[in-house]
Amino acid sequence: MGPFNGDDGNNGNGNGNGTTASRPGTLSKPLADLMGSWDDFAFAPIRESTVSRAMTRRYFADLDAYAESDVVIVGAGSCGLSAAYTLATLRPSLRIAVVEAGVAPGGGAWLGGQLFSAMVMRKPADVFLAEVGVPFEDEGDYVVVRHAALFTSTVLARVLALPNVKLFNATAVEDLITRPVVAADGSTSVRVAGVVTNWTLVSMHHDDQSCMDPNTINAPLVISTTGHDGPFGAFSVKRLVSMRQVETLGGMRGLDMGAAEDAIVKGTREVVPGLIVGGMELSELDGANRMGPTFGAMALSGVKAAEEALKVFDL
Ligand code: 48N
Repeated sequence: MGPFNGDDGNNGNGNGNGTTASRPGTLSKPLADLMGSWDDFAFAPIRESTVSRAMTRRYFADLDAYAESDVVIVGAGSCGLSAAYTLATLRPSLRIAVVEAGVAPGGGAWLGGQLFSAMVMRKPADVFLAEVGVPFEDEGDYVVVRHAALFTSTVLARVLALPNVKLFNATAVEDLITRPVVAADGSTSVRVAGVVTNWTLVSMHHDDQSCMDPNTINAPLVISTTGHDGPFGAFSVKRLVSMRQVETLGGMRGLDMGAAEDAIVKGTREVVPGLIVGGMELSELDGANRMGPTFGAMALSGVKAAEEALKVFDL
């Protein structure tokens, strides 16, 4: 067989050595020339159990490793992915779990607006696009990524290639782990100390199935970027209200691009000890305007969330 057989496969105890023959963009002749003719084509042999073990061995090793994480990022939309990329790149020593309720990460950033495909970002968000390697057209005060999926897939690919990040998709954060904080004057509050997770399909059926007990991830810092209100959205800020750490939500205001994007980026912060909130989730807490189909604030809110996180770790 040619170079695509990264795993001996034959005895069902694949000893895939983890190296990849990745050669994107080098296709200079039909693959058949590399693999041998299609006429006598056959895949390397495999047993079903080998496939099952290849998946489950890695998944449960990751669950074990990330049960204690340094940072959990809740929500892998444009803000969460930008935060993950920035934090994991600036601080490779941090172990970062990204928990995403959807099977498909990316949130609302697969399209520009109203199903149009181009994505607009106002400068200086082009700095982040250049860092990540997303091509764009320069229009002066703003730039345009020809297809929003190019932004999302590029950032996602960069994040997934980072050795200190693990994406747990199809997994919902359904509560926060907290620890009591007693101030000098005797008043009590909480510090967020991790997240409570469950398969999203389980979380969606608590009402019609017995409530399945959850799993947990301990972490001294959580970055919540779960988007504006919706079935799962604005999760952490709504939970802060229900656990009486925040009086009430400000409620996202009407669309005002000029006001919204500055407010979201500048407002991205640690809202209670151990919990940083960014992206459109923050608009629900602060009562900021929405910005509609422009994504620069999502990217730079993620960058700011990462830098706020570093401040916490550098204390
Ligand atoms: O894309 P979103 O919804 O959120 P952001 O803040 O990353 O980006 C918002 C952006 O797409 C806009 O809304 C644009 C700019 N429009 C603004 C406007 O004016 O309307 O991503 C949030 C992600 C999603 O993928 C959710 O599935 C996920 O968070 N999520 C969760 N994941 C795990 N546990 C949860 N409890 C949870 N809740 C949401």
